[in-house]
Amino acid sequence: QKLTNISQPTLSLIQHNSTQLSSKMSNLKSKFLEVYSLLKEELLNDPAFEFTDVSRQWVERMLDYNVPGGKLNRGLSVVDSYKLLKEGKELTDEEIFLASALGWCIEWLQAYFLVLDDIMDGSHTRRGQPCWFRLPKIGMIAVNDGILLRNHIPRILKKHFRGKPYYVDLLDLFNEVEFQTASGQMIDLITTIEGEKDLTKYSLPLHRRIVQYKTAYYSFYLPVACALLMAGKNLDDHIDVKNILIEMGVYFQVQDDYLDCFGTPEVIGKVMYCLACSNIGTDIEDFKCSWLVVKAMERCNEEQKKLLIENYGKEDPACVAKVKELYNTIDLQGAFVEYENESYGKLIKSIEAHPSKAIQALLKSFLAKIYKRQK
Ligand code: DMA
Ligand code: MG
Ligand code: MG
Ligand code: MG
Repeated sequence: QKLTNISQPTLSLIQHNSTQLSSKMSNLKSKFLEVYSLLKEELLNDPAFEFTDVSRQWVERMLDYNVPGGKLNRGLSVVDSYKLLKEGKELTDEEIFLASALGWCIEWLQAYFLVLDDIMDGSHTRRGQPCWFRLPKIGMIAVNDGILLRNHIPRILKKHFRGKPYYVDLLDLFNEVEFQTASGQMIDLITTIEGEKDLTKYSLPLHRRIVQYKTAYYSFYLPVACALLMAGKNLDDHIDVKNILIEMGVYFQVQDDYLDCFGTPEVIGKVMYCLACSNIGTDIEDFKCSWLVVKAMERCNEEQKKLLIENYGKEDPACVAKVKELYNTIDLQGAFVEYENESYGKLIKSIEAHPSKAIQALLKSFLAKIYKRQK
């Protein structure tokens, strides 16, 4: 919008470059989506199960609804990371396919966790549409769909990676990261147990522990670890990269917590499907140990603390509104901007301390994708 001070030739240059850039990006993404179609076809014809038309249609609809509809950042970043590790060498078609397939395994893992997470969190919308279990005739069948999504991952890995020297490491990696994520989900959930609702137990160290496990390993470490394995590296030699990625994952989940309350819902996402909820997320109702409530407890005076304790974790929209009003009064948005700038600075510093330029580039491209994100 604010292009008024830019001369016409400069403006057309910018527009030309950005068109080129976005067509290059959409080409990458469309190639990536082609791999999805292929993997899906293979899963729908898996000889280990005798599909009928009805069962095949169920799985296809379930996959199309839950797997490809997100930002695909995690999946695409396997391809990006692998490219950066190859330091500019042109990738073969096989390499692009394999990196994409691993990217899709992460998207499958994410779909599995999200389908179940939305049931457990009692959420309404996901990616601008109703949560899968909210659809007519789906309900708790979604639990088994989640399990199926999880089981697709080793099917994909077996089909395409069985002969690779890094196959066992890949299986180990997915198993370990899944265990860490499920453990993170556990601590996220058990801190909210009814009857033990005590806001004073919520602290930054507890928040950090939850988000490190539930988000950081699968969202940030896993894509890079997949690329490292494909490039023939030993993961034990890259603990420093892992630590930086975990830090980025924590920052990413703080953004997620912020957007749960302050994000702007896509018009359809809210108006068409979610008339019932005043909120995008359900963290306040769910008594979640969100970064926002931890920060709020830090910034509140005694009176405000009382109000927060009385209203946090209640289904009643009036209570939720009071919590949000308080968040505004104590300027949590300002606290978040402060956190965001500080984290960014620290991350850049630790990235620039890394000895490898290729790894630096890889980590910086990751950070650029999430810095100041709106969704
Ligand atoms: C995210 O927790 C973690 C996993 C493993 C899904 P969340 O409930 O905050 O996620 P979202 O905000 O996407 O529901
Ligand atoms: Mg959730
Ligand atoms: Mg959750
Ligand atoms: Mg959230």
